[in-house]
Amino acid sequence: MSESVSIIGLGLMGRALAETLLAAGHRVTVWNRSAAKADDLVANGATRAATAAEAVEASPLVIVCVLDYAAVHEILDPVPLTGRVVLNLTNGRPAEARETARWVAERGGDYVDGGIMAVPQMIGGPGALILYSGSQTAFDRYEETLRPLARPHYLGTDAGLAPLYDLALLTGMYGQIAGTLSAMALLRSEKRPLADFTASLLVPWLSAMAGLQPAWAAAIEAGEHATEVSNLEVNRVGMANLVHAFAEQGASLDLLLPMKKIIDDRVARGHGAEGLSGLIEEL
Ligand code: FVH
Repeated sequence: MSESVSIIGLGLMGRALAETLLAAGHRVTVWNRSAAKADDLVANGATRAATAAEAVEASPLVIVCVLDYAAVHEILDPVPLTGRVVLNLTNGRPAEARETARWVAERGGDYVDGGIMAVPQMIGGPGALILYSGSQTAFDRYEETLRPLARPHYLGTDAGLAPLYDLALLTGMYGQIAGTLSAMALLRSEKRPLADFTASLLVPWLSAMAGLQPAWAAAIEAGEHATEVSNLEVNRVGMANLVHAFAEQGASLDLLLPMKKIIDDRVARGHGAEGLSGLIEEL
């Protein structure tokens, strides 16, 4: 069913959202602070709103995807929101989402927060995921409209949940990037080729290790950190070896040094027999 959707914010992500909803057959109205960013979309069938207020007026579903929540407030502050569903796909914090949900409700609107787990090129493709939280009525009403953008995953009525899970997933990603870059620095210290190492060794290794993580989650939820694989004492020695090797090779392990300190601290507190999941108690 063709729906009217307004999109406020036509940066890299906002444009990808608008293009995908247009391609899915929806009637899309767009507004961006720098108006020229709407030109291609208008040429492809979108309607240009002259102001943010005009964009909000044009559709019952208003998607906002701008730099930060300060920009969201700046844009929507002077605009009536009565009867509108505001879907905010701007990256932010749980507290900001909860405050914005209250602010939209006071102004007569319904609020859904979203966390986009994709880069713009992935929008509309099979790997894209969008986390949603906030008004269940609004999410249920527009779930199918939004489905062409990405696989939807609704987390609950607390608007803060989408950013909470978004930040948790990004945290996992940054940890993986830190390990990958450090591994590459070590190989580069001997001018070893990186592309083949990454494709044939590192990615399969990381995938195999990722398979252990659900068991860690269960151990953490049970508060039970006994292990039958490398315990913290073994990892303490392994980490010291890593630090020594990086120094000898002239590479930096700075991205991972905080982990060494936490392992050392945990062992010093008498928990050397635990598995790595025990580090959660230090966090
Ligand atoms: N790009 C990505 O890979 C990530 C994927 C995960 C989600 N993020 C978040 O999406 C939000 C927008 O990101 P973006 O990639 O579209 O960012 P830009 O291309 O830099 O566009 C920024 C837009 O925000 C507008 N804007 C900024 N400040 C204001 C303001 N004070 N008033 C009105 N609009 C403002 C900006 O307008 P203009 O500079 O073109 O006039 C752009 O439309 C973001 O939260 C990511 O974390 C993307």
